[in-house]
Amino acid sequence: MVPARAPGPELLSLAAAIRAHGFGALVVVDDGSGPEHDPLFASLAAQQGTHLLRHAVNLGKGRALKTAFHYILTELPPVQGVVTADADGQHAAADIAAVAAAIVSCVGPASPAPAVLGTRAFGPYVPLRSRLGNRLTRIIFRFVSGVQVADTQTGLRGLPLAVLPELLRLEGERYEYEMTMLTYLCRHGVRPVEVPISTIYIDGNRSSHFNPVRDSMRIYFVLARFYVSSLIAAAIDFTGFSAIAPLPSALTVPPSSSATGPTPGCSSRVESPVAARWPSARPRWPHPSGATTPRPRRCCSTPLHSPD
Ligand SMILES: Nc1nc2c(ncn2[C@@H]2O[C@H](COP(=O)(O)OP(=O)(O)O)[C@@H](O)[C@H]2O)c(=O)[nH]1
Ligand SMILES: [Mg+2]
Repeated sequence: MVPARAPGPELLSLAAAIRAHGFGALVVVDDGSGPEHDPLFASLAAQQGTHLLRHAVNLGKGRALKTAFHYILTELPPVQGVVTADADGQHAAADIAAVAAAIVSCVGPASPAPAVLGTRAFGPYVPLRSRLGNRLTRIIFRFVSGVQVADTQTGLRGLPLAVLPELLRLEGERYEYEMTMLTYLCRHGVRPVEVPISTIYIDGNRSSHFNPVRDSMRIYFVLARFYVSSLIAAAIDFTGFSAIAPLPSALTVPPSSSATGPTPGCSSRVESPVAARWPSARPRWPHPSGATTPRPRRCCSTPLHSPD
């Protein structure tokens, strides 16, 4: 699916390339782009397998993603997952296909459903603003979540169908929604699988709608809120743990012997309404009394990927 705000003709070639990769459907959301973009969207809509959804006014990338998720869940035949990609030519169709392949290879009865991130490399050829912004966000994200992700801002993501209902309930209408999704998944034990993709910046990223002040503030607010709520969750866990620690081991539940580990290369999930639908690989900490207790919730275990 592709959220599009005032796209250029590159969206047409991207759509053709996506179709050539054999995707089940292409969902494009025209987010109040305006009448001058009608001809482009009309020719997109005329192509077989393309579903065009429209917002009457610009509502933001996050809102457009949710519109597409709703549509995919309610109107399309069941699929294994969804790949989100940008409309402006920053994502190559081959990379979109690679992210889709990563979802398919990781979703299965024995492997927890992962999220997949198409991750860019931020070398010197990347515009300074994007390079610095991404590095700073990556550092802060790692600090607040404990998870190292090479590219927190990537718009190329793979999501298994089963997580969409929960992502639909999350707040966020603009770019910060993508950060909210990432922190939510992370908090619930999903370690993103990272697939390296080409780093494409066209014309110094001039077509970007990202407002460095307003949109960055929204993203950092999401991270700040995540940090504070993690601290509160850790405090509650600690209090609960202190309360149950004296219980005799006979009154506590032993760890499940049916827990299965993740498929190599896929993430593990530890705790979530989503996770309840899969066998849990949740680690449990032994206690001297013989009791076991869940690992405290402040996000996260070993990341899969250590870029630097
Ligand atoms: N639907 C929708 N898509 C948006 C909006 N803003 C950006 N996008 C899309 O999100 C993708 C990335 O946006 P862009 O402005 O290029 O951000 P950047 O690449 O991070 O600098 C592109 O596909 C845009 O068309 C918006 O308000 N609504
Ligand atoms: Mg862009």
